[in-house]
Amino acid sequence: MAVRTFLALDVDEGIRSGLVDASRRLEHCGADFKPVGLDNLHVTLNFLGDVADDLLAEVCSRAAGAAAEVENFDFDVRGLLCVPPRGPLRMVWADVTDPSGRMAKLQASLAEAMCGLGLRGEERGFHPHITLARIKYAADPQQFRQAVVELVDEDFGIQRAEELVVYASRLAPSGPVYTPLAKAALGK
Ligand code: 2AM
Repeated sequence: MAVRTFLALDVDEGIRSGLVDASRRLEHCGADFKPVGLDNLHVTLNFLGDVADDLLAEVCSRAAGAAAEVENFDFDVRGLLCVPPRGPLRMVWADVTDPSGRMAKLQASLAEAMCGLGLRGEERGFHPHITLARIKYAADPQQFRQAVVELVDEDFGIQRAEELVVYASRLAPSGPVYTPLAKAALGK
């Protein structure tokens, strides 16, 4: 058996509620979308895809090893953006900035550790974000993009990253269900 797995940073509820409010403000603005639920908002660092059961313990152990090498850090959640920036709309992200550079360092070292296990680390260029909504149909993409631009400076808060979470993702008819398999503290 295999488990769909990803590595992520959690975000406090105060920030997540602000994000849910922001996605509500985009309703009736030219696009029909599926908002990500409050409990499912996170920053994905590495999406591993299907991981065989017998590899999971090693994934958790390597994730903990990489997390221990990076000290706690703060990241900012500020502004919404449409993805992709041009062409058919697919998603709305909250932008995440990593002033210390430690998030990028953690992501790269996790990618290396997971590639060493024969798993995918991160194939796309890493742009930290929180996915807020997935667009189903945009009747008026310009109007929707404009509504998102109006939230480009919205400040959702500063998050302290203290632990890395290994999540299992189960795709259910009502939407994905994410379950923490392990948590690893950052820093020694
Ligand atoms: P996203 O936030 O960038 O959309 C769990 O499904 C998480 O893994 C999601 O938050 C999603 O990140 C990421 N994910 C899902 N499928 C993916 C894929 N095929 N490639 C990369 N990341 C994926």
